[in-house]
Amino acid sequence: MELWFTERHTPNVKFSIRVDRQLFTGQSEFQRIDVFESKEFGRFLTLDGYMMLTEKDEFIYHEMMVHVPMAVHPAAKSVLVIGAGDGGVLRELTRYSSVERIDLVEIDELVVEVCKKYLPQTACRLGDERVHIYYQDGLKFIRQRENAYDLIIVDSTDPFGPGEGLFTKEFYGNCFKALKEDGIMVNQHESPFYDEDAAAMQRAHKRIVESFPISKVYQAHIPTYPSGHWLFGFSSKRYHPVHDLRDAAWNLLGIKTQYYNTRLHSGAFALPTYVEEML
Ligand code: AG3
Repeated sequence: MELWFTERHTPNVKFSIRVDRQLFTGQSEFQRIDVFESKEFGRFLTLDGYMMLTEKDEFIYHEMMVHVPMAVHPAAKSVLVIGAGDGGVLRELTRYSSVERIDLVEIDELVVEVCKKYLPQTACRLGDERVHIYYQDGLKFIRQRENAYDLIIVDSTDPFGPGEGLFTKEFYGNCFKALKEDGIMVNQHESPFYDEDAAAMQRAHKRIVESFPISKVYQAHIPTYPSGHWLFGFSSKRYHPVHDLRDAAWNLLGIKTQYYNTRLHSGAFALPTYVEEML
């Protein structure tokens, strides 16, 4: 008998991966959590049936969420990460010795527990001494923070279910307030490709534009997300993501990456015409 995981990308399109075995299934207070093992993508995590990460392609997403802002900000010491209980963002962030403190706000403690057990590739740095984990709703946590962070990384799920609040005007406004005067916010910005996803992406982007003086979008190719064409938002109070790229300084750090490099950095902000027209 063959076992397949399937995510519905639109009412007319499905994406499937053949699965060798299911390692975990469980229901938390917030969502259903599953971990599978597959030949093609290694282990992978899904929440409510939506693909969050696979061992084979997670490096693309996590490197692009972390190294893009870190190569622009001259001295990011205090970082807030929202969502991201799998630890992938933390793994990349902890490569920087200049980062002094990372607050991770994850709504679902079970996600962290499951990832520690079944996804060591991403969860490996959850125990770093600079990391402080808060099991709280990011939407509420951010209301109580002011002028506190150099960088905020929003590694959310899609704009429905537990992650919905992380795409609201209120949330972006509070992120602005929680950032220092030269702070940067990066968020996973969904896909521009299928109509329904694109419409949600556009709505969220508009709210970001209204909240930050500088708001740009960049892209990467992520094979296991809907359409494979994925966007990220770069929003900032002072720094421009391309003009203020500190490429020489970043390259001197000697951080080993598989996807990100400073040539790709500038290229990632050059968007296809149809996407430019949406923003
Ligand atoms: N964050 C979720 C990206 C959205 C995926 N959407 C989908 N499959 N429909 C991923 C968390 C990785 N740290």
